[in-house]
Amino acid sequence: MQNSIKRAGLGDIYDKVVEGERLSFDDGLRLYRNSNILAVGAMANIVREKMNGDNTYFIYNQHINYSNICTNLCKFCAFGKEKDAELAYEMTVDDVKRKVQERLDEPITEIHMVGGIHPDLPFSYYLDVLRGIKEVRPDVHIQAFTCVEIGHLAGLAGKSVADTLEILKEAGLDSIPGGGAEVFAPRIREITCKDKLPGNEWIEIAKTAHRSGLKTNATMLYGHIETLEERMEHLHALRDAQDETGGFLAFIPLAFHPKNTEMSTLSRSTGIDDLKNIAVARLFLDNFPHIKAYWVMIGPKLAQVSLSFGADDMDGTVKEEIITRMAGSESGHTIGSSTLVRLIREAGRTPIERGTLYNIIETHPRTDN
Ligand code: V47
Repeated sequence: MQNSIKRAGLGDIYDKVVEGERLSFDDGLRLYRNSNILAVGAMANIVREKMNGDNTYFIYNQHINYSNICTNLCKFCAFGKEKDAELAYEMTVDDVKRKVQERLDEPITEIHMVGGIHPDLPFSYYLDVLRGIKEVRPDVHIQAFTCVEIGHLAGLAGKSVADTLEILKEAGLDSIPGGGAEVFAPRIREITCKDKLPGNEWIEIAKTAHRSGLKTNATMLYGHIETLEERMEHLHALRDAQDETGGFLAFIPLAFHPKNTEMSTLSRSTGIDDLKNIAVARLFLDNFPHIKAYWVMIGPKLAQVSLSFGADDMDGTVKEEIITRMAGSESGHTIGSSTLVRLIREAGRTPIERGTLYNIIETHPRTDN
């Protein structure tokens, strides 16, 4: 493989990878531009195995999208709706509690809950939803509200982000998912999501969360109008932030799904680009412990392949995911934990059911040796 990496013109990057030396912005760009996906993937696999061995994580989780009513109406999003739109919905606190109640017989350890930027739900609603979930399922970990929502909630509360997070934690918030990051570049935000929180503020909120003891994830929505340089700027900003706080758990590249969006004339990402984003992220984000292949966005089969291209996490059982489904995902929206175990085992890895903070719940032995 080393020879093939050299023939691909990546010998100097290989040396850095083997030495554990940090890659530069230009290294990242060269990896994105290189068409030898096996060479790029093999290097990402070296880092993956150095950091996580064969371990491949998944979680038994439940997604709840409490409302799709949104004032931002980003062009890449098929989920967000105006308040009076036909497909607009909003769950009451009791609706959310019922969703949790319905699945009490399943070994769910995490509730992943996000929604739109709602024009008039009061701050108390969000606190009541958190408290309601914990009332029904006291031991569950609530990973909720993207940094964009947290910024909105601080506005509603009339308090600083740090103080708002304290109140949310008190009500039951345990960690923050990685959504809303999109692509940080102001050019992309101006064209695709001009009303959304700017990229630098997203990062500031994530760092504030880390300082308050909350772990968060980070995403990048790729495969629309962004340049490779803008992808690299995004990754660079995340790596810098992680150097400061160490609070990010996982990076999740999100493949753009155009259907039913204002950008529906664009094509979906290719398998090679999906793998490339995982591999470059694994190589460049040397301070992120985990790279997640979100099967809902890239399909379970490619997510399985990505376990040899840098990814060490397949997210989870999910169920009732609406954001990608509305934008045309055909991956289905739930997967059994036994299927995840099979996908991971067949990739020659060790399946580990984890909690949100990567605490081990159950290790499933490999069957191939
Ligand atoms: O914030 C919106 C993105 C995100 C589209 O933290 C789209 O572990 C593709 O953030 N095509 C929500 N993507 C999903 C998300 C997530 C998912 C799984 C795990 C985690 C985690 C986070 O999806 C949104 C937005 O960035 N999105 N529209 C679309 N058409």
